[in-house]
Amino acid sequence: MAVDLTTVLAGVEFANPVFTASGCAAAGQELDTFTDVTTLGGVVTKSVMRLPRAGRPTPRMAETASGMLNSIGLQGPGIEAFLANDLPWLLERGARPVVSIAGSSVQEYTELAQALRDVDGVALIEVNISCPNVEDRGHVFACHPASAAAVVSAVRRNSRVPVFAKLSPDVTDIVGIAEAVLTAGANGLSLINTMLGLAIDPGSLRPVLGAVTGGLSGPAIKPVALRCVWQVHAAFPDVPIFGIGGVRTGTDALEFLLAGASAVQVGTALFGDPTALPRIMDELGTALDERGLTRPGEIVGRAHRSPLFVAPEGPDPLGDASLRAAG
Ligand code: RRO
Repeated sequence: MAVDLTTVLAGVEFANPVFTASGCAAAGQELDTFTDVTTLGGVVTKSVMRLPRAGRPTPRMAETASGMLNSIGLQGPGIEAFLANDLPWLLERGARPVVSIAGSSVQEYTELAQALRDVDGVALIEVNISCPNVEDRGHVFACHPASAAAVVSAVRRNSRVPVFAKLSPDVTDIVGIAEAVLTAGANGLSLINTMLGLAIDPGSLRPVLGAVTGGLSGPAIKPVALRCVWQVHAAFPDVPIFGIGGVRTGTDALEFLLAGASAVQVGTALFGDPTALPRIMDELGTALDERGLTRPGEIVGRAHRSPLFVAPEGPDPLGDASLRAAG
């Protein structure tokens, strides 16, 4: 195959554009028993907070007819244990860590960024400002442009590596939120976090989740994620975007690149198939090859430019014929 999957995000080079999504592979150790994590674009670690945290009440997972609901609630070891155990394991293993951080105040995000600042080997920081499972919805910073900007600006000022902001689809104007965090210094965007949802148990007559609401993920939210990537890429075509939401196949990944993402993160698919990532990487390579492309970068945002009309003489929607039709 003549395809080179090398992907550059905010000036940082990765072997390929397929990453784990935060929260779906912890810090990569369990996943590594199924998939060599050094072959991935990178491992986006579970959002870490300043202190250890138990998370929300159980049950915390619910399968629905159209996606998975989770209400983990930022369970985790806290930054000290993360820096002592998880990050060293990833670095010694030779993986590329993207460290996701979450806080309940600008000060907490600042301290997390400062704790990471002098650690070598962190490829990117993902600022999670969009966890749907916080007790106080006022702490979903990504729902408020000024709060989102304040967090991102603090992390940017205290980081040495590029900072990506992870946004929520649960807003009326995602482009406005993107603009706020980009103006505050974000180097890239992760689109999207889960959507706030609810499942009811008709037996117990109660919500299924202990926390009542949870984040919906999986293929059900892929069209929403694609729409968000599309809108944000249209407004900010030079900004690198991770496309996240229901990626299960190389074709899904291709669709995100066409909408304007430069890379994808895979989450929910890993619960059913922890070997999905190398398959998705292979399928994406094949999909690009079949279209006569040699690098993923050649197709980023292409759906914004491709003509609706495909020349009748050949099934070559990305080749010379379509470019001619596009004028
Ligand atoms: O921990 C969670 O419950 C969680 C987080 Br931090 C997030 O960003 N998105 C999500 O669906 N769950």
